[in-house]
Amino acid sequence: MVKVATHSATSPLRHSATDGRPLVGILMGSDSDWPVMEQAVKTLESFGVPCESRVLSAHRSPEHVREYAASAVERGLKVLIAGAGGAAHLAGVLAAHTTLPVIGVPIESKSLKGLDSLLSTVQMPNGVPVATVAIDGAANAAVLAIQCLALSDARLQRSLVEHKRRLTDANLAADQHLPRAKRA
Ligand code: RP5
Repeated sequence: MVKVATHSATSPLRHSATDGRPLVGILMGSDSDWPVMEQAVKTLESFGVPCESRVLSAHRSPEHVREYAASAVERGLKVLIAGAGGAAHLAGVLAAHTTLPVIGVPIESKSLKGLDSLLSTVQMPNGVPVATVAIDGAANAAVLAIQCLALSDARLQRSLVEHKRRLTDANLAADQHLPRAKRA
């Protein structure tokens, strides 16, 4: 059985964002992915959604990945987010072992700037989808996870409406601050 901490622990990579039971599982292939994947944790925290984070690799710890995915439903998780770079198979392997929605975050790689990560995350075979966000798009992965949860959570639905309103307000404020010469 894979052990998962459900409360704040000493390592920032193995923790729960709140005291509640985690609803979203965040996995990453390496601790080098943390600076990107941390954005997912922060976004979930800002919506008050409990999550947990793990470093598990489709290539380096494949049995642990399988076990994590296979036990995710019974542990109460509702959505999985997986970030990996290069030959990025983590999200796909998770999707192979669970019926939960899996959101893939392609991590920017050194040699191919994340194009390798993007293609190996998004190009799943029929019947086993991975909802893939932009390269390094961990914050959007969290928003998408929240949108899934909001289908049966009125509080989260209201928070998403507010989130959209803030985006509009920020955009309109930026429009107002554009130097006159550059405005239509
Ligand atoms: C992938 O290889 C990881 O997800 C990471 O993005 C990349 C490099 O890993 P490290 O060599 O930094 O551990 O599996």
